[in-house]
Amino acid sequence: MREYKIVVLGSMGCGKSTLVRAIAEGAVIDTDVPNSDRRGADKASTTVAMDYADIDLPNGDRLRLYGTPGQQRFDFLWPILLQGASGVVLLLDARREAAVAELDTYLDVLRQHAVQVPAVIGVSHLDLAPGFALDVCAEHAAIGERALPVVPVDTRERDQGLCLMDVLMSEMETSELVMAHG
Ligand SMILES: Nc1nc2c(ncn2[C@@H]2O[C@H](COP(=O)(O)OP(=O)(O)O)[C@@H](O)[C@H]2O)c(=O)[nH]1
Ligand SMILES: [Mg+2]
Repeated sequence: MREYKIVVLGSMGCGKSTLVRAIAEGAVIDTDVPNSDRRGADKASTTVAMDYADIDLPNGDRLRLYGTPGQQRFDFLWPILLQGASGVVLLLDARREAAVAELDTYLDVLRQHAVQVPAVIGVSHLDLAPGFALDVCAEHAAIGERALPVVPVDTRERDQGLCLMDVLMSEMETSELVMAHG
């Protein structure tokens, strides 16, 4: 049996907690409290520590899923959470005007703290921002020579969340092969 630590990054309100919950189907520990920072995103509750879920895969392997707090004042936690990560999901909120700038910021964090770690970019809230430029996003989505997949995802839909995880798992398999065979 193998365990994979998966870290979910993204701004407040992009759908991290929803994604973790949808994938875990209730088997999830979260720490949402009333949101005291309505400037960042107008939502009633927010995650103060992190979301966490264990998911057993049919082959006996296990995913440990960590949703990070999105508020900037918790950014000191990102490198700590990224330690030992097998994979990263970077969630972007299509409604946010600065989504591509945020993508660049998160990619810098990954370049510094997780340069080899397989990653996918999920774009949420596309139903509310259908004009979002996925192609521009895809142009930015690279770490060195490595292009990262960009996947539209409504995190409320379990099937879409699982599909995003499938893309990440195949990135992880590819990277294992590359490590093993150069
Ligand atoms: N319309 C729409 N709402 C979404 C989507 N993804 C998440 N949400 C909603 O966005 C809100 C914020 O999600 P949450 O998981 O708390 O964000 P977090 O701060 O990243 O943990 C919730 O009400 C979700 O139901 C999406 O793709 N479309
Ligand atoms: Mg949350």
